[in-house]
Amino acid sequence: MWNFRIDASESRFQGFSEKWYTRPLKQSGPVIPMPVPASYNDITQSKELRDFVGWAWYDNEFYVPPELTTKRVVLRIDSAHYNTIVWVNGQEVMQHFGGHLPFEVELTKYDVQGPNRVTVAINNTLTPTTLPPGTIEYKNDPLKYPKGYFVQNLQMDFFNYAGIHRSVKIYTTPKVYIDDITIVTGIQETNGMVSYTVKSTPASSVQSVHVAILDREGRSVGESGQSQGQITVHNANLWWPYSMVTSANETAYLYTFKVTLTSNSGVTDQYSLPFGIRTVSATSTQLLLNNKPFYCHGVAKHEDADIRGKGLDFPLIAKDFNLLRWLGANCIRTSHYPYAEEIMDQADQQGVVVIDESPGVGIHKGNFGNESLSHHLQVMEEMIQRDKNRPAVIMWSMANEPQSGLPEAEFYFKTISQFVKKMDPTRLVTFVANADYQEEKAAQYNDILCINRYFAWYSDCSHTELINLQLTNDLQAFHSKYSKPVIVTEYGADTIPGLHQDPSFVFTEEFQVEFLTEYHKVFDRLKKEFLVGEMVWNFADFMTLQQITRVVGNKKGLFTRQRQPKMSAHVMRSRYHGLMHSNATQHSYAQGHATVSSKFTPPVVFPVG
Ligand code: BDP
Repeated sequence: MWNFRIDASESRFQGFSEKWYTRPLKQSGPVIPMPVPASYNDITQSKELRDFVGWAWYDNEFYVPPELTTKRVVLRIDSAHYNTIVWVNGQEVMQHFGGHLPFEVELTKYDVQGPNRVTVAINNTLTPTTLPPGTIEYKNDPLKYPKGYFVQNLQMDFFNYAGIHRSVKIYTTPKVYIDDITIVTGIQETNGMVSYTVKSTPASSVQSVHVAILDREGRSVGESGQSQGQITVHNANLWWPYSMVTSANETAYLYTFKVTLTSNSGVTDQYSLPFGIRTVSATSTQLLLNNKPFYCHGVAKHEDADIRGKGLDFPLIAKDFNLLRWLGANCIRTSHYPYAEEIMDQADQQGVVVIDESPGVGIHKGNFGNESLSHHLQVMEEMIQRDKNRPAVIMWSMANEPQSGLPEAEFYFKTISQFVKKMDPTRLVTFVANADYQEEKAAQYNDILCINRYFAWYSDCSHTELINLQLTNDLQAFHSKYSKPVIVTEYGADTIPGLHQDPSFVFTEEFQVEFLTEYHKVFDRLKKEFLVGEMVWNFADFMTLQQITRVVGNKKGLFTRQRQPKMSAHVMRSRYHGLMHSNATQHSYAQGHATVSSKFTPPVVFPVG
């Protein structure tokens, strides 16, 4: 629990003018206990706090024992929404722009031995140059609004949760330390080729670096005394998604890359990084993992739950992965921002493929300028730096549903796509599009065409009989224009659990099932041609801003927000397990020793029609 207070002053600047960071927050005004990690919005009964826009202030104490002062002491915030300033003992130590990604500062030079106070101010305001972008609109009609009245307009369809969303950590390293590791893997016949670079700081104080690759049993399968090089792992176990193998033993094989650094003064630092050996590539009609076709059948998600909002929550992470496995989903998209590292760890370990998305959601006219672009590049860099060694991540998504039909989108996405490819030439890059194929200007820079479609929902609402014709024509047109594989990254219909009607009616469980099933008919045909994936919108219901098209949030989930299945979840389960079964019988993926169990049968659910 931290101490917490919002700055509800008209200027939102009282905290700065009164320098709240110079003494404990409770001395400059009333505070309430606030859990970290959590969004602050749903913790109290206050509407003002739930919908607050502006600076929110936190403080807490920490103690650094004297014996640690021979080390580097680092303060790390795994994520805070959105713009953050951090003070230690009243002194500003760091600022960070943007949520969803970690930032840290070395505290050693601030003399933190003994008790300390950390103060964090966070501002959730979205502007035309933040990611996601938004606008603050002042309502100036004195007959309708009080003086200074403003609203935060969003360009995204999820609640703008704010707070210290992930863990805050104090950790130590020796003064000479392993700063960064980059691993890139390739496959040559049965061997894994592991190229690596270890960065140590300060480099001039390093006596030696030793690296070893350990298998799952902890046996060394390759070693080197160089900080950069390539190690061959003979008869490598490749990292496979769980849907491509038939035995748990072959799923998501992770090696450990163990680095031992010795400084000139004989002090060692050690870091063990889990990694997988796998490759990703694409042809004009296929997505290939380890040179085998991969069909992505998954879901787009949100970090979202009752009470904690977007706060890190281990039971929720475990539950969601159990549900993904129950569904038979082999792929998730981190719509619409990078998810917690603890979620990414599960994806690596459980063999669930990830499309890793930046917070570039809802980039519209007015958001393509240079300031936005350079911030977007910075965010991509931070995201890739964080997730670059994760085998589950196969593709970077630069954005969701930008106005990519605008001429200015072309330069914008060309620049980001080139930047991403330079940083990471081993993965695919895309943005998730919803423009019409004739208007689309920027998809030429995508390796895979990721397309969101809502035929019979946002257009021709209720007319499921049109899905077949419209979706087929649209996807075929996209593929013919770009000669690239296609993933339908969103399709879905809002569904109120417990609402039934036959014949189907929009918002009923029957309608959601019928709607999804019509899409599946098209998918089953086009996956023989160029379709390489289907992802339902959404895994679970999630909170949005209040508006007349949302009944306490977006209800397109297969599961409720409390993770209970709607009728559609059973249908998807049957489909996904069926897809897994047909893939497994087509290929014997894992090297040499994969066997397909003849006993496998997809789960039986009630008939759909
Ligand atoms: C898509 C957006 C997604 C929305 C969804 C919807 O990518 O964020 O939640 O529509 O309207 O356009 O349900």
